[in-house]
Amino acid sequence: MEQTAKDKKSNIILALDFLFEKPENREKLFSKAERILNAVEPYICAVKFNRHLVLPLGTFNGVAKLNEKAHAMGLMAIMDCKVNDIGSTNQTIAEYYYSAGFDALTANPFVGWEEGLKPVFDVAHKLQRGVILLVYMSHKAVWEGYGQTICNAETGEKTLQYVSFAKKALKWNADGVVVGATYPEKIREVHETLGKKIPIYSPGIGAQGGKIESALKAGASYLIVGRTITLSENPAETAKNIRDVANECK
Ligand code: BMP
Repeated sequence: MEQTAKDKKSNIILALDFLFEKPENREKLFSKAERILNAVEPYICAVKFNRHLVLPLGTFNGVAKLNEKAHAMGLMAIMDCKVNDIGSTNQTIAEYYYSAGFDALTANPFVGWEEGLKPVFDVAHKLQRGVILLVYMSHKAVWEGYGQTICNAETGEKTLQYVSFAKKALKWNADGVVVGATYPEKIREVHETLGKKIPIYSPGIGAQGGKIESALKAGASYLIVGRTITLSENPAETAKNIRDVANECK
């Protein structure tokens, strides 16, 4: 990612998300995704897929084709599947996504290590792919889960859930963490724990109210932007503006 961002002179990741389309409009949806990827490609370093496209287009059909296109453009491809199940299920999910060509996937540390995310990290590192852990999400209710104060049952020591997840990211050798751009103070705190060892991927710019400058100044390495670009009248111009503002903040 670091090299790609340097080569492309951009730390913007396009979230290729669209609003619901009737299943009979799947071809139209594929064409729209392809058109936006082509237009925005000069201004981004990676493309992030979510179930917005995997569900209607299929992992090994439309999404694999878009994935191939992204790679041919020199972009990285991330599957935002937020793996969140028992280990054997997680492993199979990861194997499918990596087989479809994804360079990295997202996973939820709430499920823990043994028979949780360990099998995902094992597969990822065997295939030399990445795992990006959710540490603090971007939405309003995030405090209910990621923001809880947790108590170690043995020592009685209290800590914040997301601080514990940031420490787990280090322990598990994660390739990145997600912290919402809507909470720059959390980005700063997580960045203090991770230092330069693990980059912070920050979604929530624009549509969710997060700001480019505050996220980057707090320590985010990559900005994930979806609807502000994909629903824009002129996606290329919007992506270019975001890229330029981000580059000025460096
Ligand atoms: P948008 O810029 O349209 O808000 O899209 C953000 C993207 O990042 C969406 O795909 C969303 O599911 C994802 N995301 C997020 O917004 N916040 C998080 O904490 C984690 C995410 O993966």
